[in-house]
Amino acid sequence: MKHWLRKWRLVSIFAMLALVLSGCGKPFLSALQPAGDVAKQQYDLILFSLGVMTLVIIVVVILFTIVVVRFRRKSDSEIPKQVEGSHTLEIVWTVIPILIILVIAVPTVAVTFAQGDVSAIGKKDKDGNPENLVVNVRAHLYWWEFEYPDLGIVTSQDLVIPTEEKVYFQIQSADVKHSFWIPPLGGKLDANPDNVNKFFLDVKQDKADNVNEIFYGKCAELCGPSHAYMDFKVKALSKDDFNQWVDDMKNASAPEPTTDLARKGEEVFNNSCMSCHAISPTEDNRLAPNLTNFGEREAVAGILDHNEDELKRWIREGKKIKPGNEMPEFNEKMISNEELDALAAYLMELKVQNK
Ligand code: HEC
Ligand SMILES: [Cu+2]
Repeated sequence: MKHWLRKWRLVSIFAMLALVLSGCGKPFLSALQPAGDVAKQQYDLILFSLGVMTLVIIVVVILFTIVVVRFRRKSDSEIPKQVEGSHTLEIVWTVIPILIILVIAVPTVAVTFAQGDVSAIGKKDKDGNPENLVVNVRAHLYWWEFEYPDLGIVTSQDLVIPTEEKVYFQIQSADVKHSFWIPPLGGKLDANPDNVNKFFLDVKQDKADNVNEIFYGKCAELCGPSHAYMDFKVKALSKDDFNQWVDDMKNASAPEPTTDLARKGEEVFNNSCMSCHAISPTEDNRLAPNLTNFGEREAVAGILDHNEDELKRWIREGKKIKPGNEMPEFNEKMISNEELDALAAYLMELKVQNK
């Protein structure tokens, strides 16, 4: 192959990579823009290790260059001085790497253990109330369920948490292995079917303001054909707003459709959808996302824009949108276009706040 052609290929690959990766640099999605103490500590560790490694590379390259220049063969007959079996040299190049590893290991191990400490789960204050917020995360093919065991509420797809405090997560899967990851808030943790994994995360208020209170979460373990669509949103609210949301959820009454269309939609829903979907915040129905506050979601099914058209598209051809997902598709024979309009109107009215 012509030389210039090969170079051109390399350049275009790097250009494409740069273009694709530039999409990752968003504050609501980037692990390189930490939004809490946990994420910041992890980020600092990355930078620190990178710094040490860069230093090593620089020193090695300098030594290498000196050796190449100074000791290159000057005549055919010359043999350089042989230093095989030098104790001093052997000790030097064994001790230096050990020191470097220690320098990296001490802070890494310290942070790892500190961040793995979940002994605060279950602690009560003197009034008998839990000291920390705990969220049980259940991963499903391809959606997320969030249960607040101490508050008695369940929601899905949009995780709601308060800022400026540690939030503890107990993570499990209902089917295959998934992984719970909110890049700006910290490292991921596996969701396994057989055991519960625990950790905590936190969000700074100013970082939440910076992204209009919404961070993006992902599944980070290849789990099936729609793995890449297994997204969720994280609403990080101030403590007051969070408490307000909890109150609204707890006091959510049965939905009362406000229009004739929505009333008709309720009927369709009760006939075709109720067997899987719960619409009360205390009902822990593990078959499908809880829709109590669906009207206030950021997305439909985690990935589509939150509007009636996308909602209808989801009901009609959800399997095209998320291949392999477990909700049946409803064609025109099952639900007429009129009924579909009614359903959409009804679902969009499902709200617990600012009704
Ligand atoms: C067999 C159980 C089942 C039935 C019946 C069912 N669904 Fe679903 N539904 C699911 C599952 C599972 C998901 C999650 C799919 C995913 O995201 O992977 C889902 C997701 C959804 C979502 C997105 C939820 C969110 O939080 O964004 C909506 C909206 C929805 N269903 C509406 C309906 C409507 C309307 C009906 C009735 C016409 C219906 N579903 C019937 C199982 C079901
Ligand atoms: Cu997954």
